Amino acid sequence: MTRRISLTQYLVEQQRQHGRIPAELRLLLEVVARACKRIAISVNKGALGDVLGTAGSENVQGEVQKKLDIIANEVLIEANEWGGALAGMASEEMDGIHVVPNRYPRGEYLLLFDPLDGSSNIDVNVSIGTIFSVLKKPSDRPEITVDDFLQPGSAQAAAGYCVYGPQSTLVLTVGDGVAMFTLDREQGSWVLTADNVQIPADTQEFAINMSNMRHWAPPVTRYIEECLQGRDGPRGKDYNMRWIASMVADVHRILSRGGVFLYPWDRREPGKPGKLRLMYEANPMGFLIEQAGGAATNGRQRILDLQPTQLHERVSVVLGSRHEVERVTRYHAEADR
Ligand code: P6P
Repeated sequence: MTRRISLTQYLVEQQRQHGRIPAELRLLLEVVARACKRIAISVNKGALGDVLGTAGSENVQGEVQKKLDIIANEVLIEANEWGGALAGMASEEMDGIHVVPNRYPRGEYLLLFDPLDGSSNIDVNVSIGTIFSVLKKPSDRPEITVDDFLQPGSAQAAAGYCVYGPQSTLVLTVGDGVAMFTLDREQGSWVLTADNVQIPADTQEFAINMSNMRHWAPPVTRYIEECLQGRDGPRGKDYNMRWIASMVADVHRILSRGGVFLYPWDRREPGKPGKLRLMYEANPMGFLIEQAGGAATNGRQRILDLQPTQLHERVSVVLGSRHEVERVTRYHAEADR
């Protein structure tokens, strides 16, 4: 039974016992958690809060923005500008980086986020979430540029997400395992409900959008077809399928009970390596998954080793139970030979 302590106490103890969280990072994580609490309140209002539907604008990805996309983005920007821990921010909803204005002190960290992932699910009351990644400013130059953000996922100081579902749950790593905090609405505080989260190396559950099957590359088709053949096929066991179309919800299920998640390259847009974004989706999720004993690759390379070249670049993603990810990655290597 995990002892019920607050996020603040957890972070203070991590700082005191393991020295893993400098005071500035602890403050940053508490501010992000508070912003997620505010987003949870807006999300939970639904139709009562005039937060559903589209905002009548598009983001840098050319995607129609939902009202909650913009609300969540503004909450994260406003909450994090004044704290003094950050030099700048980057968001799926903004084309360029957001440098902390001169009227506030600047700190050593960079914050990247997808303020509300799974937007297509907002209006139909299916779980959505906020994903965030924390990097250190790579140089002591006072001015930051977009290049300062282009660091491999292995350089992350912290990563996490908040899933807005039946419970609002904040999931966090600072490189010393994965902890989960459930929002206690009466107290208005994040309470530790799972620590040292571990993903089983094997699973019987895969998550992929099956409607794209005819567009997949052969290694992905081979892997999924073997799963579908079940106990009579080469895997010798039956598989179940889940696809929520909110990465945060699919990843949370995998952290909670195992599984493998695939959003691979496909022929619909062959020039794109995948649909998901490296900097503020694949990297933070990859960090969490590895910290919980799982694996995360783009089918060929470890996600956290990839050297980014653009802030909003996309990547193919295979993550979750280690033995399954290793098998998918092996099938890609065999196909490449
Ligand atoms: P599809 C949500 O839009 C998202 O970026 C991820 O959260 C999710 O895993 C994926 O796209 C769903 O994509 O093509 O199945 O709608």
